[in-house]
Amino acid sequence: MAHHDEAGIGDFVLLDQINIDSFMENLQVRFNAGKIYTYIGEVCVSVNPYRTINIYGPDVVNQYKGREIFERPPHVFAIADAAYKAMKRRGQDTCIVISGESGSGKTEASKIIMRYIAAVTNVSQQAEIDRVKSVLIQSNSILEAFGNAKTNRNDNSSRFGKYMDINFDFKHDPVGGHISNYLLEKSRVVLQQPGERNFHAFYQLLYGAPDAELAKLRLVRDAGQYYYTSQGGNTRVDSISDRQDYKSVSAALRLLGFSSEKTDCIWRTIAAVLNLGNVEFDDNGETTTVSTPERLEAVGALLSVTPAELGKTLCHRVIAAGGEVMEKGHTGVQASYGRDAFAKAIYERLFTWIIQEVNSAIEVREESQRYRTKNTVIGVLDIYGFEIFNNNSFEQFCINYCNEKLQQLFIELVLRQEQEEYSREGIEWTNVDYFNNQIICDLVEQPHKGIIAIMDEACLNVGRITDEMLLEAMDKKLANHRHYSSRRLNPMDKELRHGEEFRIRHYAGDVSYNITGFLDKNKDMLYQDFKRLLYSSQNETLKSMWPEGAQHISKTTKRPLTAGTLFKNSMIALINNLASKQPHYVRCIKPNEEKSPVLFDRERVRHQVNYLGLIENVRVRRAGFAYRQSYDRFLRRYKMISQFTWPNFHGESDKEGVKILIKEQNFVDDVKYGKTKIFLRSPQTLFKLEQARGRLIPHIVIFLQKMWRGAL
Ligand code: AOV
Ligand code: MG
Repeated sequence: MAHHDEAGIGDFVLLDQINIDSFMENLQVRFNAGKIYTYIGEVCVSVNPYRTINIYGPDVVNQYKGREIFERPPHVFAIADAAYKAMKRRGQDTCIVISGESGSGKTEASKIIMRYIAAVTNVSQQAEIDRVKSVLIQSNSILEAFGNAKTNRNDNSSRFGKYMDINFDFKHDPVGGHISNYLLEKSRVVLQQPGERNFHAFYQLLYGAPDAELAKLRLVRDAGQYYYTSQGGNTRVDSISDRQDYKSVSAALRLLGFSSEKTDCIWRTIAAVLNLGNVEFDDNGETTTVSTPERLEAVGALLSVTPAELGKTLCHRVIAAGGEVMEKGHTGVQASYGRDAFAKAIYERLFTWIIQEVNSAIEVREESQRYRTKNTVIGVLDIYGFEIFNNNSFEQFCINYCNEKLQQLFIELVLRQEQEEYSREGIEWTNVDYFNNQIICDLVEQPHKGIIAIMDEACLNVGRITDEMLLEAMDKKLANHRHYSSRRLNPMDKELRHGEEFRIRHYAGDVSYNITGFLDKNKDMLYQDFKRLLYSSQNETLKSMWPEGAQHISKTTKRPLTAGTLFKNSMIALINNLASKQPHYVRCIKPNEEKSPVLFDRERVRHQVNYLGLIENVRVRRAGFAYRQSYDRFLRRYKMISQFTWPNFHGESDKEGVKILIKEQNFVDDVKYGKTKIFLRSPQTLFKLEQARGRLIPHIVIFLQKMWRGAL
């Protein structure tokens, strides 16, 4: 038990007093001492160190392997091991949910967890399992290249949600996996805020590919030349080597078995998007034409479609009305809009396709299934964290809603688990007050009344509904909601800078969203013409990403679900999946906004501790009992303290031995005996036991040495 021989206290549950000040004090002392992990029972709180700490090597892995959570200093390894053990011992599916705001360290934690699992499995070094492990780990660099970007909050920000299942065989070795992805922030492909970048892949290609490759892809080595990669200003990031990353991604693609045609198709598509962004239009009031023919030609060549067809598709669309098929010219504005929608769609399809390919590389193969009784699973969830920017749009709305859902799950499961343990062990339970954010989830997702439903209704409306009208409709329906406001409802509200903004009081803070673009992004429409165009591509790989392009224009298609509803449905499925597994939690905290390894911004950290509900978490955990342990483990650890149990207890059960020990030590008033575990009310009891054990250990070592030498 390492609670006192290090900086601060390793488990918040063992603090003398539970309040925000003592919590903060402990967190800061530990952060300053480089102890970035602290427990709340079995929840691991992690503070982003913003520097490389040497605590992930093989020696450290060995210290955690197969140990109980409290036997070693707090570490995210222990959480990974706990999930692994639970799966191993009880054959239970488990999951590790990593949450925290943007830049708090979720993605790093998820990679550390995966590397730990890889390090402790496959002791017999089977080739196939080794393959699976390296594929699982290497897939990260591919996913990050295409799904992460530099934002103003994080140089390597996840712009998609990722849930990865790792499958284990009967020997508890990883035999495969599956990745589910959630809503990619595709607007980034065509639009970046000042200081931000597009997805890493664009810059990796531009700064990493050999000259000949670039020439072939009709590119020059300068991201500043392309509209889609230059809006943020600086195209380079100090902490990132695009050149090196291009190499890693290429190597990872090879390792995962992407053929050269497929890899080629990926980079060609990226190059096509870059060139597409520089296509411009001429609108003379009557007709719109492409004013950059050489670009058009490049995009056509890269997508393997004729420039003429491409040009036509960009400037017109075909409509079917009353059995007749007609062509309708775009205005310049419509054409630019269509071009951007096209770029976003191409990229999103590419991303989805890459994940499918990765999945087929990591899926459980027949041969590893042969002996299986049942595969067990550890799921690792690493999703985009709660975020507030200067300008928040539909994407932030979805991301923050997702974080509400995860917080809701945390509340439910932590409370529920605790409650269940008490009742299982036959021990009384007292309630602890929590801020329950269900009300905010409802605000977003409730049928008919929630924001998504109101948006969908507006999208269904055939007439000319504008974003402003949507906001009006929301104001009307949500006027009395405690977590919703807008200018119209609160004219004096200084926080709302524009009439176009509405605000949600999230569990993690207030966020003002700009309504402009909400309808459009929710509808997520792409002219059919583009789908047919890509289906006609000579590039088979690209063509396969657009199967619906085969459909004839006159076929009326059913209206697809909106982006908001799709996202909501995928969140509900995700939460149900997580809730069906035994969860483990890592709660990440961002120590400052400057990415500094030495700065502990008390204001910012306090805010996070509050909204993550960590104090309540400690209270629930302590509601009565600070510490619990199964009788056999408890006895094994403390048996030397009592003459009745040392060196061995010969009574009927471990429970009886524990009872005798506790009685002898006068702790009877402080404990409760559950069916399989002992519960200790105050941390002091545990300290005293630990101290007694600590005092005895030197004597015991001498005793054992003598015994071995035959002196006794
Ligand atoms: P996030 O996943 O929580 O943000 P990351 O895991 O990308 O945050 O962490 C951001 C940066 O912090 C990393 O790129 C590292 O530089 C640093 N960092 C995080 N954890 C560690 C660690 N354990 N050791 C060393 N450095 C670390 V977002 O995806 O934006 O919500 O959506
Ligand atoms: Mg991330």
